[in-house]
Amino acid sequence: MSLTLYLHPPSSYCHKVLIALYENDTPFEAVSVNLGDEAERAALLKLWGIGKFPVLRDNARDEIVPESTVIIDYLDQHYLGGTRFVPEDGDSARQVRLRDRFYDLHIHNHVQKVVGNRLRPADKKDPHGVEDAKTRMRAAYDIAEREMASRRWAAGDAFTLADCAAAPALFYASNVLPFAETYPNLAAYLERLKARPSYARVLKEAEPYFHMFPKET
Ligand SMILES: N[C@@H](CCC(=O)N[C@@H](CS)C(=O)NCC(=O)O)C(=O)O
Repeated sequence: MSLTLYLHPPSSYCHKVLIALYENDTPFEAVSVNLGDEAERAALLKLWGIGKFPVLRDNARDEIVPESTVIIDYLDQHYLGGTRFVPEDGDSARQVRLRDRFYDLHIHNHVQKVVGNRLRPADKKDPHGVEDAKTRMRAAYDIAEREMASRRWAAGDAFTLADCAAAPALFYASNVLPFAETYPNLAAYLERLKARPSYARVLKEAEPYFHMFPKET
């Protein structure tokens, strides 16, 4: 097997890459990394000094590829399948990349902030940071709500990298800052994402791990 994906089963950024792999039935081996295990953490750090997953190893091309967006770009370049994640046309590609950045930076990373706060010890909580993250998420929801009034997928008619980014971002965002009642277009988009076979498979496989998701205390 040429491709190995180092991941953690409930990890949302790993879900983003799994969607892309499942979209095109790209063969790969999944290796689950337990960061609580010293040896496994050290092995991940050796692959990618930042120590975050997902990380893709391609034995055939002797490449190590970190960062979910870059991994999906790499798959498009070297393991092209029926779903193309970044269009060839430069202007369309820019639109896709903008939405990928939008969902990662302006929704997904704020979700991580809110969830990370739940894991902090009681005397180390950051309510100001959480409030700021939620305010920024609302601003992003406003933009996405307007866009999704007239779009099937994040960047238009085709399912792309931007949708791989949007799916886990919105799925977990809907838990920490629910939007079903107030952002109907965004909520309908999340339902379309959940019905997409690649993401439905990711969610089904992640189900046994959902109890690990930290609850609000
Ligand atoms: N920008 C990175 C973000 C990756 C990321 O935040 N991964 C999380 C899991 S969803 C992680 O590795 N967390 C473990 C840690 O921070 O120690 C990407 O797009 O791949």
